[in-house]
Amino acid sequence: TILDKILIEKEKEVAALKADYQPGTLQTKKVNASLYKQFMEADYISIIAEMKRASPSKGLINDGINPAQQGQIYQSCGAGAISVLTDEPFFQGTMKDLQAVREVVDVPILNKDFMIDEIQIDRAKDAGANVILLIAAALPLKRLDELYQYAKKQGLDILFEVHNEEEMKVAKTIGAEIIGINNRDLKTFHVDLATTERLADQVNPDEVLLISESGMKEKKDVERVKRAGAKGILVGETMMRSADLKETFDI
Ligand code: IGP
Repeated sequence: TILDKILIEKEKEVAALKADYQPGTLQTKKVNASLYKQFMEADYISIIAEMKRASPSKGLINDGINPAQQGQIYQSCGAGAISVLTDEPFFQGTMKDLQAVREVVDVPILNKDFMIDEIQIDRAKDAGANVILLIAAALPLKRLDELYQYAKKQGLDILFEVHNEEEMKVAKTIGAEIIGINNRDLKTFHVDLATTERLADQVNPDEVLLISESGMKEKKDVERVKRAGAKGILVGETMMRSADLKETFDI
């Protein structure tokens, strides 16, 4: 599957990082911001707007953007947080994109990548991220738990991504406080908002911050996942095509 292919590339990237990267070197502006607190306390649905130039399922989405400018646009149109894809081979993102966004915004930043090693977490923190992504489908439970605990210790929030019942159990075993239900199956690319509807009621909404991820294009999509219990949404493609929340989602 594509996920397997990406993970093979990540292994290489991590090996190179371990050879070249000294934790602490990528110094960027730091902002203290808690995605969990901010989104839990809001009485409306919050948005994580994503910087996504390209993807394996859609090909090129929009590579004409300037990351700092796009970050400013996202923040000023009301995004509660910004996700920056930093995977290069499949999504054409870079850590430089994340740093450029950090320099100009104060909202929490999610380092969207396929995290398989502590060194990527160090790098995320050095670059000014507040949140990292962990994908349940990518690693065995023990490794997920280790990386989760490591990120926590670094003072980072973790968006723990699930796509089915079994992965939701893993999220609960680990004690994930922020759970992202990905409506897109990373193995088939099939997108279905019913995924959020099916899995949302398995979490306690007073304790867990639930984010619905992928495939949201219009107001009725947002209403649908909101009704299912999502407190936040993660939107990439739609925001990259037109970063106007009022126009697209009426929020
Ligand atoms: C955004 P969309 O359909 O709005 O562009 O999706 C985000 O959910 C998606 O980019 C994503 C993703 C991921 C990308 C969700 N989980 C894991 C890479 C890795």
